Amino acid sequence: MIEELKNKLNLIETNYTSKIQACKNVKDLQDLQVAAIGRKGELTELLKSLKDLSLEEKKIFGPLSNALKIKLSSLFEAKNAELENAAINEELNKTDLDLTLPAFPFNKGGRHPLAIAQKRMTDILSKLGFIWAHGPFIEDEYHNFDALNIPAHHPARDMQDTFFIKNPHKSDFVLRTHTSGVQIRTMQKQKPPIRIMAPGRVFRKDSLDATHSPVFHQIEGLYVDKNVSLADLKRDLTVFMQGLFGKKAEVRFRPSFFPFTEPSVEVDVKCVFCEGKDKNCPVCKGSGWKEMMGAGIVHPNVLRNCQIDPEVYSGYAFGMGVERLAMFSLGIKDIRAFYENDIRILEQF
Ligand code: 2NL
Repeated sequence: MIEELKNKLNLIETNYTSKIQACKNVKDLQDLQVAAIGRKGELTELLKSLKDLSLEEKKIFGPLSNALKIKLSSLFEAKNAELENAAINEELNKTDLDLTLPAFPFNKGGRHPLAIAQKRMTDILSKLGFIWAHGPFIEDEYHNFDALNIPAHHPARDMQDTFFIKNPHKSDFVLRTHTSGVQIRTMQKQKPPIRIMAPGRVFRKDSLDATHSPVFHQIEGLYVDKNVSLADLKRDLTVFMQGLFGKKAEVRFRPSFFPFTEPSVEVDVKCVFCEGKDKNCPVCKGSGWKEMMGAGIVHPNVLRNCQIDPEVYSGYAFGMGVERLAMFSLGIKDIRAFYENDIRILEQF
């Protein structure tokens, strides 16, 4: 009896081992597995005759048939993995799919060109020792105008130029027309030496066109200490412009007027597009120069308004438009490109 069973085990082993080896697809392999070790499979049926054996015989036949079941199971498993791999490879070989190609690009997002321009400017200023100062967007008339020596009848204070916010109890508020109020507040709080920059959003009652926007951005700077002179202003602003436009950038200072500085200057940079050589240059209109900022020595009245003695201290200040400089250095011709958020424009920078 036991010899007969052993023979049957051997037969099952050789038969299924070779059949598994010869198997060509997963479906056939599954059928084969059911036929061998499934609930009604050949080996399973054989194991059922175990109950008719003597204890001695069970001790021999039991481990033998279990060992075969484990062996066949692992053969089926290995063959199944092999066939599945082969099927995947065949599928891949049928297509032109190149898995070594880079992945599809996706929108990562990025900085706005104005933010890029502002950061370039503030990075240079902070290397020159200017600390970033903050202040309110909604200002009172004192900090936006009076403290800056801008008289009551000045055109900037006209309803036409400034957004006023009615305040029934006190004097009106304004949307700040420049960031100078930030510097006034700093000078009122802090004794010199003061070296600050005030970047940020400002508001003027202009209609939107190619070069004007009612909301734009400005960076102002202020340096107050003993013996600050026009020479300090010229050195620092030349270094700033060369940081922005390159070491070879030529800088020119022209006399000008602001109520809050005396003397006042305009700072021009040699046109980076035509280098002053093109009479028909659309950027500098053939003048060879581009106006970049206004600056000057802080008016003694402004220092006095902040309880700083103009006999002891002096300072320089400057202001520039972020949009203006960004348009010039990025070659953007219409200020509206910054605000319309057209992704095709924004992703170029
Ligand atoms: C321009 C000119 C300027 C200032 C801004 C300033 C601030 C204080 C005192 C004195 Cl607290 N001056 N700021 C000075 C000169 C020019 O801006 O064209 N901006 C776009």
